[in-house]
This record gives sequence, C-alpha cells and structure tokens, in this order.
Amino acid sequence: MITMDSIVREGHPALREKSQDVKLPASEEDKQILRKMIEFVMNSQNPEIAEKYNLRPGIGLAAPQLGINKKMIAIYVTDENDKLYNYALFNPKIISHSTQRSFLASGEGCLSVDRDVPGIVPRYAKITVKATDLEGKEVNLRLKGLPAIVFQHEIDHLNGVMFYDHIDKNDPFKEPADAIVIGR
Ligand code: K3U
Ligand code: NI
Repeated sequence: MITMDSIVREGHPALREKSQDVKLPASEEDKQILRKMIEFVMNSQNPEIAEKYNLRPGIGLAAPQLGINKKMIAIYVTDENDKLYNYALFNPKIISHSTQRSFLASGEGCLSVDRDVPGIVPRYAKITVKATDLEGKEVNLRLKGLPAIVFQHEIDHLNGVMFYDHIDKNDPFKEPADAIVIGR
C-alpha cells in the first residue's frame, strides 16, 4: 500500500516536471498504480487506518507525488451538499473554465509540502474536465466549489505546478476581483 514514505517532497524533481500522457487502453501496471492512489486517499481519511499507518489526511493525490510523471490523479472529496466526488482518472484535461475565480478561505495544503504556506490561491470557480476512468470510459465533469479546486490542484501537479506558485509574493492575501470564497 502507499504510505507517506512513498510521497516525494518539495525539492524532488518529479514535482517540477511535466507528466506524460498515459497510453490508452491503460496497462495493468498503470491501472494498479491508480487503484493504489485512490486507495491511499480513502485510507488517509479513515481515522483508524490513518493512525495505524501514520497517514496525513488528503483529498487528492497525483502520480508525480509518487515520483511517477504520468497523467494520473485520484480525488476523494465531498462538496457543500455532501455529494461525494470519488475519481481515479487518466489524462485529465481542463477543457473549459469560467473567468470568475474562487479560493479556499483557509488556503491550500499539499502532502508533498511539510510546511504551512499562507495566502490566497486563486482558482477558476467552474471547470469542465475530460478524462478516462479505470474502466476505460471517457468522463466529462462539470465542477465547482471545493471539487473544482481540488481538480485544479491535482492537474497542476501534472504540469509541475505547486499551489504556492499561484500566491502573490508581494501581497499573499490579495483577493481576486469578484471571487467566490469557499469555506468562510
Ligand atoms: O486539504 C487537505 C484536507 C485533508 C482532509 C480533509 C480536508 C482537507 C489536505 S492537503 C490535500 O488533500 C492535497 C493533497 C495533495 F497535495 F496530495 F494533492 C490536495 C488539496 C488540498 C487543498 C486544496 C486543494 C487540493
Ligand atoms: Ni498537492
């Protein structure tokens, strides 16, 4: 199983590389990695398993965080209506987005970053994502709220981008105009 020891931290080159497309249909090896990724995210939110294996709770994971530069992400998160977004995806791509922004009032964190980085991380408020699931089916998702933010965070990892790259260095708490604030 994946544990915190499997996760690379800031400074590892895999976090700054662009990931390769996964060749589809996915190989059994790539499918196994992606299954393990979603299992890790779910385990990390299970208090008994997280305590037993010393897992930091997470709502998403991207393959580069395992040192694997392939386009694979796993997300397990609920929205404000408790709707669950449970996705293990190959080759996710944002095919359209709003001009409006949103951000998390509490800022963002990352399992590859062992420090607090305060500041506003501006994201698109609404996105449409196209990807392929573990069964080889194409999925099209329209997302807003926290799920949209998590997808953008994980897809950023596939492009070598860290959440703090989006924080304004000179004014970390500068709010984008007309942005939706999530969780305030
Ligand atoms: O934000 C975190 C969280 C964990 C449990 C419940 C609620 C929130 C932990 S940090 C996290 O989950 C990252 C995971 C990463 F780094 F591996 F991708 C994802 C994330 C956090 C915050 C905003 C967007 C994405
Ligand atoms: Ni991250």
